[in-house]
Amino acid sequence: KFVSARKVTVIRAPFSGGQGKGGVESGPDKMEEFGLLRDIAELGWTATVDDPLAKFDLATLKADPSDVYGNCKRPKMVSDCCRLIFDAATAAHENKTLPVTVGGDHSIGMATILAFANAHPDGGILWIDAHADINTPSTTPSGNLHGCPVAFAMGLQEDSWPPHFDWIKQVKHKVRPDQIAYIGLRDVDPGEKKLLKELGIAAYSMYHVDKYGINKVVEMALQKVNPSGNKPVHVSYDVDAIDPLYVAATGTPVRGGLSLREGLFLVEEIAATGNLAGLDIVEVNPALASTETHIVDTVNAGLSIARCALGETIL
Ligand code: 6HN
Ligand code: MN
Ligand code: MN
Ligand code: MN
Repeated sequence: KFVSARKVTVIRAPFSGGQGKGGVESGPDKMEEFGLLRDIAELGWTATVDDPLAKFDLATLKADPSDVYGNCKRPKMVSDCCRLIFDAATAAHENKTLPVTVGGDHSIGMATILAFANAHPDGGILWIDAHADINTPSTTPSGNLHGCPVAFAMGLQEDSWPPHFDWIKQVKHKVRPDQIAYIGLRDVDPGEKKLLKELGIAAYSMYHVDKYGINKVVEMALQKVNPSGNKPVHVSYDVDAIDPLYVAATGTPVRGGLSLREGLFLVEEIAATGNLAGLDIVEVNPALASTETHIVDTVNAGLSIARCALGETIL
């Protein structure tokens, strides 16, 4: 209903500037090698592929030692690339297609959820992650901007921002705190906990998943971000939400995560509502695998997330 009949735009985001480890930029290639476009077509969706970062030499940009601001690493690279992904996602929404953005690291989530909130100011966002990714340039302990995308998309503590991100201040609709809910949290920094509390953001950690079960947690999260049940929903899926037993090849693994089935059930449930209007699959890093099995498991988990979100198991 928010997307014309089963059309997706696959937005390639082979980006690694939001964190220090190499390899995550090969996520889109690996996902395609393992059959992303074939799977999408088999489910009856038509895919258009957009490659907004194709014109950049990302390795050279990443190596620029002058691209720092305070302790923030590579603000120019992150901002320039996110701006292009924002434009690509905005075009996908305008064309009434479902943007499926394949990372790359999670810094690009600032672009996709901002584009979603602008296209659908009353839509809801689920951020599926072990981490809250809501550090600001003043709270970030690491300086890695993949830990900050939610803060940029919400316009938090703008005074602390590197000037490169000024373009976000001009974007009409920021993400509102009542518009986003988290599932899967288990490694949240002290400054992030404070922000989540102050802003009253719905945050379901692994504690809540154990206490209530994933079915109830998804129901509660949707009740927060889409109380009427008829608004569009964007899912920003960091594969590290799922336990490293199933998803080992990722940059910041944290033990005690979602089982593979819990992680897939979650997107199946969104597929069942028919409200999915945006999806990110990020932080697949094939270079961090210590065995070939790790690569196969992790990339296939990413593909399963895409298929389940597009309705594979809703018979
Ligand atoms: N991710 N909270 C930590 C930081 O560096 O700010 C980890 C962030 C991880 C980000 O997994 O998308
Ligand atoms: Mn994460
Ligand atoms: Mn931590
Ligand atoms: Mn993340």
